[in-house]
Amino acid sequence: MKKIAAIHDLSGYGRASLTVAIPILSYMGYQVCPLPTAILSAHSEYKNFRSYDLTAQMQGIIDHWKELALHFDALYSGYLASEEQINIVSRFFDDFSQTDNFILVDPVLGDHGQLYPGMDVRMIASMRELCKKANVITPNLTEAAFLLGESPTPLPSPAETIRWCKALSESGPEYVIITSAPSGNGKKIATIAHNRNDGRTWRVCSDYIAASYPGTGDAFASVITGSLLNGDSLPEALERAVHFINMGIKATFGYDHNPLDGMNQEKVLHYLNESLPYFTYELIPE
Ligand code: PXL
Repeated sequence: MKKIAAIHDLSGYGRASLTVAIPILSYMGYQVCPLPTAILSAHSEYKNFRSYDLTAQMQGIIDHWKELALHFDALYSGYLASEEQINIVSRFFDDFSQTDNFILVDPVLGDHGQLYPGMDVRMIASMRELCKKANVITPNLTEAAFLLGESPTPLPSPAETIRWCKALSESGPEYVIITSAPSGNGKKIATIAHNRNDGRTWRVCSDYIAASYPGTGDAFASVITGSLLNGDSLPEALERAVHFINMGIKATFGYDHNPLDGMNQEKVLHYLNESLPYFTYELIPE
């Protein structure tokens, strides 16, 4: 079975990070090997969350994995709690990266134009360095702006977002995927992806829904990881991840539900193993 090293926090309540990545990637048929970065009572958007940092434990876990001579088919990182953790993960990539595996970095830093609580601006520079080692990165619009040293507000135009996607790929990653991008149509939101290897840029538009659920970025990046590992093309992976999030949001929005609790992914996991009912991806002209 293909194995994925998943480097994220474990948030007890609120669907985010490992509680999202493990079910999705298991459902897709992979063995998920978690390297936890922190244990939180609940994800950091809940007031008064408690966070227990595992920086001191991470190296010991990695050392044991080295003794076991483990091989992973994908190295996948998300929420990292400090600059020091980013450095540990960077060394982990050096040790476990092979010609037959890939690195996906979801540069979790913030959303809606702001850093997440507990993140400080110095982490942006470290995350920028980590992204250079990745084959694939999946920033949201805010994170893309931070990585490029741009301002996340006011919202960039669709053409500007495409330039950001290409600019980020020049710093290293072969695939750059930007989520929550403007589409030019107020009722739609775009997910765009640039492939530096063939110079093509793709876009998938989906209905804009006036709700925001933490953890959807983790679900998105997890589906992309599983899809690429399955041999899907970049636009196919994009389509699958957008479809999954779209179905998850629609399986949540109708309920009287605290948005902080995340999307009802349990109701939509089965879509991960079904063929897509349609393809809507578009090639963006040069
Ligand atoms: O979904 C990203 C994420 C991951 N981990 C923790 C978070 C968040 C976003 O708020 O708080 C702990």
